[in-house]
Amino acid sequence: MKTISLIGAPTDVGASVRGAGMGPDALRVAGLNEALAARQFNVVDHGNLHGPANPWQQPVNGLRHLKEAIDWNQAVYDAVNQALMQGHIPMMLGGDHCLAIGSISAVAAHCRRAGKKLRVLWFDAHADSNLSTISPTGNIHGMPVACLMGHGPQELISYAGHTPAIQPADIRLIGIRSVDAGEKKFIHDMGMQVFDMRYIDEYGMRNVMSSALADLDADTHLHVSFDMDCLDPGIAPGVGTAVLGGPTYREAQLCMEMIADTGLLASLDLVELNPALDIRNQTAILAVDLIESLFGKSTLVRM
Ligand code: HAR
Ligand code: MN
Ligand code: MN
Ligand code: MN
Repeated sequence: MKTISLIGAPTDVGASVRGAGMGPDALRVAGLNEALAARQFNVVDHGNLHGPANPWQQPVNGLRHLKEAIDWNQAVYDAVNQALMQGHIPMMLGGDHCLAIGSISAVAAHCRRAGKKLRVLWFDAHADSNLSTISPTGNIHGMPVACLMGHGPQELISYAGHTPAIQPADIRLIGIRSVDAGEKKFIHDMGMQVFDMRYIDEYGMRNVMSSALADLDADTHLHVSFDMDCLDPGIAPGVGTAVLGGPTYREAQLCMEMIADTGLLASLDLVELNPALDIRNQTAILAVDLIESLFGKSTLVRM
């Protein structure tokens, strides 16, 4: 039986809106552990990591809370690394999306050790490809993709002692509809594959996911970094930076089901859930529903 390691990372130091630090417990209250156990997984809840409080300061040199973000990501890196060493599936419960730097750095290092190919699916309304020099806000949760690609403060990008942590060809961005001008240039310069909302509208989610999941093999480690603001705010109001026009409930379910069908999912981030802005925990409940599909629950009647 596969073991899923739940790793809570309760902080919002990378965000502009407070509240994402309550995400891990909102997911537990919504029944995450029980839902996974019902999918026939051994679930080990490691509880919540500890780290610095949110000092709620203005950005310094284009970066807000850099020191705190480094410390939190180090804690996440260590915990995810340990889970992978034990052969578990780490599930990092954010927390804001800056924490994916630590999480994916650990996953990438694991892939290098194991000689595995890495594919990261980054579900988000935002491109998260800012640099301190171009970010309009200085919020580090707008920068993790750039950091993982080696663009960011040294201490924030080299947890595994290896930069860049990942290559542009390793990642697919899905659901994107809010991109800053500087990010657009960075994405093009790096040559990343982006399935933005316009692309999803024109080609449909099934084609998008077929493309995003193309060229995987039995030796591929599939990592999903799921920012809850990827979803349409009509179904997922509990996020700090909502953007109109995201995937519907069924489109999101199809994404999860197609990933489950690959049988390759090996690690996950669930981030940017903001219980302070949620309505009766509905966004957390939706997250659990989607995670069930991601781990193989299906409504398929066809045989
Ligand atoms: N692009 C904007 C910025 O850099 C907004 C980023 C918001 N990011 C997230 N994570 N919520 O995806 O500030
Ligand atoms: Mn074990
Ligand atoms: Mn994000
Ligand atoms: Mn986002």
